[in-house]
Amino acid sequence: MRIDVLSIFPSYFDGLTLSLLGKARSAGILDLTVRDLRDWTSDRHRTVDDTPYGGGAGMVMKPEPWALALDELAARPDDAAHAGDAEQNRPTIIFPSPAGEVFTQATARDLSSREHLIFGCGRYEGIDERVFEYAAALGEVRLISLGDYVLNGGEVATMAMIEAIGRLIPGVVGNPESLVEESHEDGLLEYPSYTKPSTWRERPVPEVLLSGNHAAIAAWRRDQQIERTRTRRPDLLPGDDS
Ligand code: 6GU
Repeated sequence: MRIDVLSIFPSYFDGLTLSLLGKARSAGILDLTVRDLRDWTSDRHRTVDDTPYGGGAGMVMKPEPWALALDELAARPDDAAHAGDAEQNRPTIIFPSPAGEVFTQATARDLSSREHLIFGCGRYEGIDERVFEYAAALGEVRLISLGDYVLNGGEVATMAMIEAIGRLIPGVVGNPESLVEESHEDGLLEYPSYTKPSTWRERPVPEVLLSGNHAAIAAWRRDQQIERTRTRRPDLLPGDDS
């Protein structure tokens, strides 16, 4: 998978050289490039923002640098060679935004099967609305929010999304079985885990886990998943209208 990130703070993404995603990049499974949006400005101050039409607080990101950057990143290397599958080669262009659809595990799954993702990280009060219309001519545009709270810009949201998407790409997580027994994969929160010692500071591990009875262990874990979900996240259970 190819992922391009556009940001005025590229060093936010230095952490993506670490751990599993860092390995996936070295192994060539994930082709991730972070680009400075200011590289597509041409004035001496490398300006990316301006005052809002209609007035109001803060600044708005100018459309020109975004258009030039998206043109370059969405361009296909050899259009003639891909004449038959033009649609398939169009990137998915994601703008992190608290005004977007909410990101879930299902969104991560969907996006993990795409060939090319472009993340456009906005700052200030947002990006000139015409950029989204322009981008729609280059690929599928998605405005995506992490949840109902406000961050200072799209960078941290993009990192969270890249981690959630990246770990679903085949070969990124060494043991694929570790992907299935996790919170949100089966619609329930995950069961509690324990390791040695069997008693620690007067606290014993639940006895069933030491029993060797695999059916009993599986049933106990399922019960724990349901009980935890009922108390912590009732909204995930069927019949909850909240
Ligand atoms: Cl994707 N961006 C910003 N700026 N704030 C957010 C968000 C995204 N998701 C939740 N809050």
